[in-house]
This record gives sequence, C-alpha cells and structure tokens, in this order.
Amino acid sequence: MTIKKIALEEHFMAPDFVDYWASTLVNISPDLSGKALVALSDFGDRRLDEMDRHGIEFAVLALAGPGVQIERDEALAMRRATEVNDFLCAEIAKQPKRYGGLAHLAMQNPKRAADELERCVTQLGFSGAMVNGSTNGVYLDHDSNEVFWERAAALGAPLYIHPNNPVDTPALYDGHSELWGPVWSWGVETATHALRLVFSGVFERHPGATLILGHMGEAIPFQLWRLDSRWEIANRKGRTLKRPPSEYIRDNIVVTTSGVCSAEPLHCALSALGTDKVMFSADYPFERTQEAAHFIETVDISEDVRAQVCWDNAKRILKLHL
Ligand code: GRE
Ligand code: ZN
Repeated sequence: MTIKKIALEEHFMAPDFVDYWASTLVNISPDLSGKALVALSDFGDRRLDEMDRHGIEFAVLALAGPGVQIERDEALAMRRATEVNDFLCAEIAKQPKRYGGLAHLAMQNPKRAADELERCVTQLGFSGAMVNGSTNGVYLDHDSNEVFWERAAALGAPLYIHPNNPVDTPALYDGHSELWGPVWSWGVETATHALRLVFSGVFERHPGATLILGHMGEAIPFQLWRLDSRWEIANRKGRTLKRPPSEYIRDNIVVTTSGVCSAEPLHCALSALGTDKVMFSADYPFERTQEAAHFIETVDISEDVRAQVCWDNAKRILKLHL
C-alpha cells in the first residue's frame, strides 16, 4: 500500500546551471549523469508519474547543486539566483498542488541573500532555501552571515544544507576518488558545516532558526553524546555555549531520510532527535524513489510515527498548506 508523502530533497535543473552542475559530475559515473540531466529537467509527466507511482503527493523542489555557490562573480551569482527562483516559481505555478520550492541563494552577499529569501518566501510561496555547502569556501557560520540567520529565523524559513565538495582536496582522499563525493566526503563536509554552526553559537543567538540536513542527519544523530562529552574537554579558545551542543542540535536541526533506506539510522535519528524531526525524502533523480518509498512504507515503526515522517513533520516545518 502506498502512503501519502511529502518529499523535499527533490532536484531540478535549469539551463543556465548545467555548467555549475558539471563540477558535481566528477563524483558520479557518466552512466548516471546523462539520465539524471533528462530527469532533472522534467517538470511534467516523467516526474509526476514517478511521484504518483510511489505516493509522493507533494515535492518541494530545489536546484541540483552547486549552482552559484561556486560562482566567483558576485553580481552574476545574485542575478542567476534570482532568475532560477523565478524559473522555479513559474514551474510550480503550473502544478501548484504538486510542487513547492526551496530558494537558491547567492550567499556571496548575505544581506542580499536574506532579501532574496524573504522575496521567495513571502512573494513566491517558497518554503525556505537550499544552500549547497560552502560558498567559494565560506561557510555559513562566518560572521558576515549573522544578518542572514537573523532574517531566516524571523521568517521562520528553514535552510537545507545540501552536500557539495569542499574547495580543497585533503590528502586524506588521495588516490581514493570513490570516497570523494556522496560515498563519504560529502557527509563529512556537511556534518562539519552543521557543527560549525552549532559551536559558533548560531542557534544560541537565533533560536528560531531551523537547519535541515539530508541523509538522516549526515551521521550527527549517532554522535550526540560524544559531542557533548568531548566538547567539555575541548580546547575551545574562548568559545562558549550556554547549553550542551546536543541541545541546539535537538532544538534547531531536523533531518530527511534522503538517500538512506535502512532501519538502523532511521531509528537512531528518531530516538536521538525526536519523532517530530525526521522527514521523508527521495533525492530525485539521484536515488531510486521506489526504494525510498518502499523503505518508509515497510520499515518497523509505528503507524503514527510513519505518518509524522511521511507527512506531518514536513507539512509543519515547511508551513505547507496542503
Ligand atoms: C545528490 O543530490 O545526492 C547527488 C547529486 C549528484 C550526484 C549524486 C548525488 O546532487 O547523490
Ligand atoms: Zn540531493
């Protein structure tokens, strides 16, 4: 039996962004990338049929990264981000009952990114934003982003950090291109990015901010106790937090099931963060929607929790009027 679902790491592509996306292709086999581009560019029958087959009533769409996170020209980055948000808005308008949106933002200019987030949420009806890792090596805990977090919190607009490659390639990965990308390095990069936000006090200063992580929380739910324990003895160089790091993680970070179809990490995320913090996602077209849907429909959790994960949590967190 299919169960009605909302999904929110569902990607699309726009013509001007194919060149940025090419930098992601180093991570995947040419076999997948050709098929992916066709699927990404479709907003019609192909995507809707797949959603229909697997009970996805509503898909919140986001550009496949990295987009302007790797654009060096700030003015061009801002222009492109605005254009792609308008492009997505026009596609959503053709299928308003099936599609929602996450804004693409030029974090090169945090104040203007905050303005664009506000435009997207208040005028275009988007649910929040997706940022693809660092912006040219600048992470979202950088002081310049205070203005952005303040606005995101005021708007109640969640920010999804989607993995991307870091700007440097640590010796750690030498000779291991298979580990570079979604197999491993993306998770390390994205979890570390999230922890930079926690430890720099972003959620202490902006308790209304919500961060979304994919991939069942990029392994962070597994590590809560250890983060608290080792933070106590860390060389903090003056950094302080009023509460243990795990409390900010529990209060301000929510996760999706994207790209993880196994019971143990789901149970870990549910018990570490709470059953109100985990949301189904498929990660179209990079993962198999059928497998993701079958997993969440059959995994051993109560029917109440299944409904929270498949529907209620995303509806509440993304403020969807469904
Ligand atoms: C993803 O979004 O998870 C993804 C990409 C590109 C390649 C592989 C992949 O965006 O898993
Ligand atoms: Zn993805």
